[in-house]
Amino acid sequence: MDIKAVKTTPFQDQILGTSGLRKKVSVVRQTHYIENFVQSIFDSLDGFEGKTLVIGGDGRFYNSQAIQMIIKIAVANQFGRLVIGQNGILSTPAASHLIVKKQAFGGIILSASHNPGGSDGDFGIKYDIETGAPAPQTLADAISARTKNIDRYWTIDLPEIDLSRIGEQTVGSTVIEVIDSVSDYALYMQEIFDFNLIRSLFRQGFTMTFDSMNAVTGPYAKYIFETLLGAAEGSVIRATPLPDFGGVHPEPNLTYNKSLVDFMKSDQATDFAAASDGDGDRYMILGPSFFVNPSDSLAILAGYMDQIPFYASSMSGVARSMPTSAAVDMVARQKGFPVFETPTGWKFFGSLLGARKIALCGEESFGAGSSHLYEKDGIWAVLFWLTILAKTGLSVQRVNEELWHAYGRIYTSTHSYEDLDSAKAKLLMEQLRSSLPTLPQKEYNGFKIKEAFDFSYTDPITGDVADKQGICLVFEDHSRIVMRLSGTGSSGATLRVYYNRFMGDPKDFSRDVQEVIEPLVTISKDVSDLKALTGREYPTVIT
Ligand code: VG1
Ligand code: CO
Repeated sequence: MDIKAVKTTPFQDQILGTSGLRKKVSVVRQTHYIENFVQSIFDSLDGFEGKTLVIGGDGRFYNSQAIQMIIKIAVANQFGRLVIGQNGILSTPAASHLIVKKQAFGGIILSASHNPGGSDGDFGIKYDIETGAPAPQTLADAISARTKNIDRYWTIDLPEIDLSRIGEQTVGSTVIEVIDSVSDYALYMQEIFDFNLIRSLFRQGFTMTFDSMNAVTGPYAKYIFETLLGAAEGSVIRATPLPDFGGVHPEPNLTYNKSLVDFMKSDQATDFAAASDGDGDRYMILGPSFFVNPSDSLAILAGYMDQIPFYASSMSGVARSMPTSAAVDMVARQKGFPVFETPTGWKFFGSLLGARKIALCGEESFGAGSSHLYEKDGIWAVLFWLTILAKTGLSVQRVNEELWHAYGRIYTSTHSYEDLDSAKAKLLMEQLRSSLPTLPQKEYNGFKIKEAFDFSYTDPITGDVADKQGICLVFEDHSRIVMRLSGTGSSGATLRVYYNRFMGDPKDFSRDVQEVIEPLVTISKDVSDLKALTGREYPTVIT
């Protein structure tokens, strides 16, 4: 086997964002693009020779071609074993679990997650470290830096590896192992949750809909919910992963999965519905005519965590990303758990999980996870919800209302302004940042600003500092506005504006979310000069 050094020139745009590299397919298809990036990952790591690398993706367009390239580079870089999901398929949580189970050095996950797929869509590459956590910021920075001066990558000539057949073959000194994508993950879920309990729920006639949105969770959900748990056949819909997700934007939220929301408002509605995203790490929970906000969902999971024996001895603290509402803080305070507030993105939870400071974490963007694996995990969250419903016998709505009655309700919504001109979006943030000292004590329509700051985070374990993570305006009545630019897009800029407003009186628990936050929306537009600077009056996505 001849290892070749191929001369290359750097691409200047291979910068890792909130969750790895995300680019248009047309960009990724440029000659040497994938190879440069993957070699830059390996060049930023030490001591992987002879070790195991997990590889898989969400099945989107270009998944198979990219995997064949990565196999060659990984073999040439002398990995000892490559563990690859059958047909190149692995959900993000399944890949994270395999990294730990196979004691791998790390893993490469091919996904642009919730971004659209297909030949005109997005492609993405993420690297997870040996704990199964996303590359921490320091490593992500090192990889980005390496892409800027890379001048060669290592590869070999190799015929295409057949990824449809489970089994092992040896190439040079590397074993290539193709494994079933679902079984290890499904076994692990059975260690965490009481499947008999959930089965009894379905035996009593409980109905559910799980919408895989033509993305990676299809085979996982069919096997776990229908085969193992006894949900009626057909409960899992859009269950075949398609390279373009059937034209669907695979982001489970009120805008991009309106069809499921509408179905749950109809008289066909099932007792429970859930959906997941492109790579299977997000989840949305619905009941008949009822939506569970992800910030509330995290608080609910925190409340029931001690009822799951798997966590009995490990329930330490909880963490949430800063834009996530403080609903979980209220539960944690009552239970005596510390709360950590991190910047957006799962990479900030890894060190806390590793140091056992937290056992549960989540984000307002439909992500939750726990110490069971260090990525967010959509199917895990759905199994957790099914466990709660089976244990309590309550409806989805009732479970959520109990949270409000115990602690009050934090009305929460995120408005995203997608496809903005990047320069204008940056200007908006810069102007807002420079106006921060003038904002405290200012009053808008009866809402008085108490604090105005740019969120900065010092990792309590590593000491790493991440600054400029989002501008926060906190009001005297505890309402909050957060504004930041997205780091997962592949073109233009997306401005995210997060709103929280607390209501303590039960007569205010069933109001319309958008109506409740409306005064804050007006304030956010005023303070940022949003309309003049972006030309937009309304967001493109409301969740
Ligand atoms: C978004 C979400 C963030 C999430 C990230 C990755 O990032 O806001 O909470 O961690 O996507 O999720 P941004 O920078 O666009 O706001 V996934 O499911 O796309 O890996
Ligand atoms: Co995702």
